[in-house]
Amino acid sequence: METKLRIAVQSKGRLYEETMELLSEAGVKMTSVKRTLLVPSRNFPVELLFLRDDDIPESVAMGTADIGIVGLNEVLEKDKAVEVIKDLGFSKCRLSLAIPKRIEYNGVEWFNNRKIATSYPVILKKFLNDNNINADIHVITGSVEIAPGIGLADGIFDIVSSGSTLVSNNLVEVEKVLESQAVLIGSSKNALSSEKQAILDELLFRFDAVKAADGKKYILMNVPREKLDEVLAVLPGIKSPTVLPLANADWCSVHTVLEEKRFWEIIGKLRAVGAEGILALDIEKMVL
Ligand code: PRT
Ligand code: ZN
Repeated sequence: METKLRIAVQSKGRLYEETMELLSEAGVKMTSVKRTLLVPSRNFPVELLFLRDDDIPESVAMGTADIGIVGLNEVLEKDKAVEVIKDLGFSKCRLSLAIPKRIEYNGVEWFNNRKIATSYPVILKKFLNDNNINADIHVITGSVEIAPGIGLADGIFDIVSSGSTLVSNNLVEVEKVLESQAVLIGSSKNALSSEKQAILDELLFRFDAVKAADGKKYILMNVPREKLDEVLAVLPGIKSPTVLPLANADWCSVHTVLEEKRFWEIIGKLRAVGAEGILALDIEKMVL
């Protein structure tokens, strides 16, 4: 039977969409859209094991799955025998301490002898120990942010993304403890077989190509020959742009790759020096 690399992924929730998108952009097509527990790819030697995110670190540590895609916060909280192979750059958030906004805060000592509600006791305990704070950790799963309002805790330790959940519960973030994002994990104890390692290497190579293309645009424009040097001077840090002749010998076509965030600034300059017919295309992959 063909060797397959088994990847544990979240079956539904905040990680699901972007995990599937990353795999799809890496050319890994799944056999069925229906989420049964174990789904093989139809064109790449991997199979996806769909789990709750809480169970992903353990499934990788135990060898039920070879690798997994999960939030760094879950990895650190579960504290299993796994290691981060790669940061994936999506589902970014942070784990922070927050307190009611009307209270004066004068540093982390404020938490001494206070009660903190959280779903992340392991990460919180480590932070408190590192800072010599002695607080009472109250573990609750879900709706942690309402705990101070109903008198269940003095403060909370929870995931913050936009911060709007804190605002609507009259809380303010006072300590940022951990920056998190989706990560690819593997076992820190058991090495993969050479066949599985080769599949993983190919997958990592493809993820890099997808990531390199992220936030970049492929730009084509027509430029009067006499303005070519001026146009090339405007284009940032590219080794050698492609310059092609056009049917009209007075003009040429210039192709290059631009960071999306600088797009409008650079397009403005290009137009000012005489570039016309500017086209911007999405780049799916870039192999550097
Ligand atoms: O069912 P399962 O156990 O698999 O999923 P889950 O409910 O445990 O997790 P899920 O799907 O909610 O989140 C999965 C992962 O997404 C988390 O472990 C984080 O790594 C990451 N992530 C990124 C977030 C957020 N952003 C986020 N904003 N997880 C949760 N939130 C919550 C946060 O707790 C807050 O209460 O969303 C709320 C809104 O945040 P604000 O600051 O934008 O208002
Ligand atoms: Zn979960």
